[in-house]
Amino acid sequence: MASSLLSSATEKVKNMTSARSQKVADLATSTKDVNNDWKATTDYGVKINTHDDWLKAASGDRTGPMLLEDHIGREKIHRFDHERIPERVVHARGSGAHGKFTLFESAADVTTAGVLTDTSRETPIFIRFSTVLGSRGSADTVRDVRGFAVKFYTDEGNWDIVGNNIPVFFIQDAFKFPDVIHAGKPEPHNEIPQAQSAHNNFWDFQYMHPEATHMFFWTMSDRSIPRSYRMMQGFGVNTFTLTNAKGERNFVKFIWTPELGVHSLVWDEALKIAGQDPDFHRKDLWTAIESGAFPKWKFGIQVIPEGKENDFDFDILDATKVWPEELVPIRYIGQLELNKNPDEFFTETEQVAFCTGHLVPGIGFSDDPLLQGRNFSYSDTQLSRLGTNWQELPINKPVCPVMNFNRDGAMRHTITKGTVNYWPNRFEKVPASTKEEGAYVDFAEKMAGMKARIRSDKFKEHKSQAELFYNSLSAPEKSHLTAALGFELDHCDDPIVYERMTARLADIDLDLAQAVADMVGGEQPKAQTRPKHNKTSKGLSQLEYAPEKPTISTRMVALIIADGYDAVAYNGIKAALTAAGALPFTISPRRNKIFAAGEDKSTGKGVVADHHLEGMRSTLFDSVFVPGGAQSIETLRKNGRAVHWVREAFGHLKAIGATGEAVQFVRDACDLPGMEFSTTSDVVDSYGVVTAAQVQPNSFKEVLSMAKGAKDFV
Ligand code: HDD
Repeated sequence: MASSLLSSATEKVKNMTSARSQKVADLATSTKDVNNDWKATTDYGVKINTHDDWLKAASGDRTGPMLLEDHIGREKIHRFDHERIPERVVHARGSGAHGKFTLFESAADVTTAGVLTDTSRETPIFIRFSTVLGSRGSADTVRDVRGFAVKFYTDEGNWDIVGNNIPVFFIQDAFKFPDVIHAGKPEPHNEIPQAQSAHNNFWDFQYMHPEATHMFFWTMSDRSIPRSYRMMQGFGVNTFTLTNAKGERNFVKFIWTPELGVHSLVWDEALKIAGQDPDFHRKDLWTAIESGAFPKWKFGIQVIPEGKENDFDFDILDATKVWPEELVPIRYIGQLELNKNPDEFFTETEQVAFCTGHLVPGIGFSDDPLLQGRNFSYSDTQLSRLGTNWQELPINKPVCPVMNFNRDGAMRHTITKGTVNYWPNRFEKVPASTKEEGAYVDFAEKMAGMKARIRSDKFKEHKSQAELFYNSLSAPEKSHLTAALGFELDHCDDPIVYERMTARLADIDLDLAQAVADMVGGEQPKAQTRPKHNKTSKGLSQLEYAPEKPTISTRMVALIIADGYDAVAYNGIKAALTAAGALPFTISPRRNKIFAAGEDKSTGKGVVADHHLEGMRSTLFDSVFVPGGAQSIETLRKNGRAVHWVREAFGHLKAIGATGEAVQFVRDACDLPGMEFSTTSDVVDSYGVVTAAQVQPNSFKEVLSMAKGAKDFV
């Protein structure tokens, strides 16, 4: 069997010659396809003749005691007992996918890195998305930062950007990382709450630690409840360096922006989805890739040439600061695309190990004190999670050759031929390469100073960019942020925590501080405690990241029907949605055949609903459409869940469409006085509810325009 597996793997590799699938092809050499060979063996290769029973001392027709001798049974239980490995100490919950990075503009003016200069290359990538605080089994839609780690398998070795969907961080110095994480994780005495920052310790730390102010404004914004991993920006956060062929060094931040735009859930939706479908983001990513709707991000760099680093009123090495786009524009040079789901979660997504220390020639570190500490932590944590030889695991192996004198350690896989494992040696084959041969040569940075545990003065200002962020949000985003703070501090039961926090908010914005204090209790701040600068900046509000062309592609639209529905409207909208790349789902009171008005139940084909109204709720869809049909609407009116579906979708600011008899049904379900609905004119778009009394092609076009995302504007 082993040889047939090996040859089928080799065959796979031969068939995958394109650079884009280079890593996938490499993985195929370690992949067993058990779909075609079900004959089980022991781990040492002996075929077994039962998969059901332990070896027993049977006497007559009675089952006797089990025998310890059963080496096959023991092996099975023993292997099972040790299946789990420690989860990641942070970012335990996540999911990932394979893809490629393509470069459309060379950055040779600032770097020599092949991955950023050779436009003919396609570099294989693996991306893992994650939440930070929750355990491996926690829900996807909790309020949290999302991890966005990218591994580039370049021709010169692996390059990892271990990023987030938020451009700044809670702390400036890695020394503080265990503190901020301990404060955010479940509390030590009772391990409550799971995957939440809404508790005393988290907010106590935020208050005690003013440098976190900018970051918690971001985590209280809609950015921390994304609609989909596919609809989030990614940021390398730390400041790295790029060096060009002339030896000139530049400081750089990496940023990537989704083709589909940046979109979020509303908080009530996120809370409900956490129970209704804890795998919401994981499924969304998986399904999009399986259906060929490959998620894409424009990849950009912000560059500050060496010599200009002191031109700013913040320190460019401070990870609690953004580089405002007015000052340092983003230059988009490439594209990240995800196009293949992993074959096995554990060996790929769980065992993938990212390290900020993984750089390739042309890319370097900066003296960012958060980054420097991270460079130790990532390779260190892999030891307790995966063991010494974690870099040999298939998902972590580079696609270029690896050779050095590092040897042995637990679970070493590579068998290295050769009689010496040290340098210098009598064979005098020089193991070192020159820069021209592609070696990583460190930039000769000038160093001077005294050893001290200090930070530079510019690191001491913590409020200005928090205000910049808040000022730059739209009115709805501000109100979401206010409500988020209200929710979080309401979950803190120690008055010192919520009272001090609301006081702190008055450093940024008095109205915000008063609104939150009003909600959560305690003393009302009376005055702004720090003079405001009232400035705004580009690129901070997520509304700026609407897709270039409005699109409904990959959005999930529920079509609610019951027997007697209007087939013309139903078929028309379904076809229009499918043509626009959306995913229509039919939802009915029962998951069974539903018959159109006038269709004979004994001879008609009917439509089989994808789900019934109780099975999938409105929260799991982007938009709802209700076709008319007198009998269908009469049934839906009497169904409390159907009415709630529409009402809840409206409450979550979703686009809702209705035609014919459904117009009045939707109007009644939404039940808002003063709303303008028309049962006579062609198409009315009011508060994101699009209704058309008469069914005609134009009404479908209008419904598609809801792709612009009513919720972003309300
Ligand atoms: Fe970290 C995991 C992102 C600061 C220590 N981090 C981890 C992951 C992401 C980030 C996305 C999950 C990677 C994966 O999917 O496997 N971390 C960040 C960002 C930071 C940051 C954007 C700030 C700029 N991290 C940070 C500091 C330290 C760590 C300051 C320690 C000094 N991070 C870790 C870790 C983890 C980790 C303990 C846990 C699992 C792992 O590394 O592989 O080493």
